[in-house]
Amino acid sequence: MIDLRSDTVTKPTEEMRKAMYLAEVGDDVYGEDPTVEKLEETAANVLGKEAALFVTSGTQGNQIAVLTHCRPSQEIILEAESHIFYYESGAVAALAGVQTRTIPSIRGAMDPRKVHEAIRGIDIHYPETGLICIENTHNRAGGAVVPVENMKEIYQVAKKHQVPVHMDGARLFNAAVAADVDVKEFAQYSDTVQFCLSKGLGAPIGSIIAGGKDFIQRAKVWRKRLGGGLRQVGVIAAPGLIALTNMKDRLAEDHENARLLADGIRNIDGLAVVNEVETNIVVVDVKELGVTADEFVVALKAEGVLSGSAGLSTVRLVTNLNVSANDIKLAIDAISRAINKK
Ligand code: TLP
Repeated sequence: MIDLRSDTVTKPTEEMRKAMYLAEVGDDVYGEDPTVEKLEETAANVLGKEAALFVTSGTQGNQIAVLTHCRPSQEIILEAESHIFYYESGAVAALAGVQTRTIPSIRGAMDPRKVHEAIRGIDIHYPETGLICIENTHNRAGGAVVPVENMKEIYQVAKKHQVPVHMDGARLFNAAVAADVDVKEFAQYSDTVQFCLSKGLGAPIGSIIAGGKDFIQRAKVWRKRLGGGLRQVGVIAAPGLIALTNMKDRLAEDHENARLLADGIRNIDGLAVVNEVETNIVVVDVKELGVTADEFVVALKAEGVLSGSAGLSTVRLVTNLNVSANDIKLAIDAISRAINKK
């Protein structure tokens, strides 16, 4: 099977497995795990932030950020198809007790003026604006890179109104590689950042949240409340450290493979690539074939390729560490076969 459902499906490398075996560990709830400490310090440095915290998943990282920034009854401003809004099981309402104010975007980039308009003034009728969230790269916008300049403009608006900014940078390193800039360039325009070690970077588990020292201290309390205070967690932090230090440059390979895949798909009648492929995600419209996305996913599976539906007639394919350029060629052939059998 060629698994293009997500970049979350990757298996740890040999080096990661060895590092897990050899990891120095301690009780991290007591702050005694040296491997976690090293990972958190490294992550803070890489992002240009004061401190960082290792959390179990991207969702947990985003939720801890919202919980730490906000009070119940506040409103958070976020992109209309953002992961926090779309894919986190309504957690911001269930856990933080905040309401959402969504803003449409062009390829994941919200118009700073629209963000400005959405910030609440002081009025007894209104909720308070507690947070602005930006997602980079933007998943449902097909892995689009939100430009540094757009982040800067939104950050300036936010600071003018003393509203904090959080970046869901689950795939921030993909953005940095595609834009050919340091991750710090993006991170400087958000007060807090969440990024995933377990997507294109290939670690089996874990995410990081980074920000100011005081914020991270308070975030640690929320992590504990949510049952995310873990013990000898260095066995998980060790592959995370390899992901963070050795795997960033390889993301260019995923991006190249995504372009190859998109080129192959464009040559197949009845399929349309709907996103501008900037990173590792390809979104394909199957409407013209007269099938639903779910039906197409099933047909593709029968030919040995796993994909995921992203809408009624759109299918998402994500290149990743476990998929080579040759696999992409095989996947394109498999897609053609699936269509010819229709
Ligand atoms: N995204 C997953 C699914 O949840 C949709 C995927 O396969 O793409 N932020 C963004 C932008 C994400 O894409 C994801 C995962 C997360 C946060 C959550 O990360 P995890 O899965 O570690 O909770």
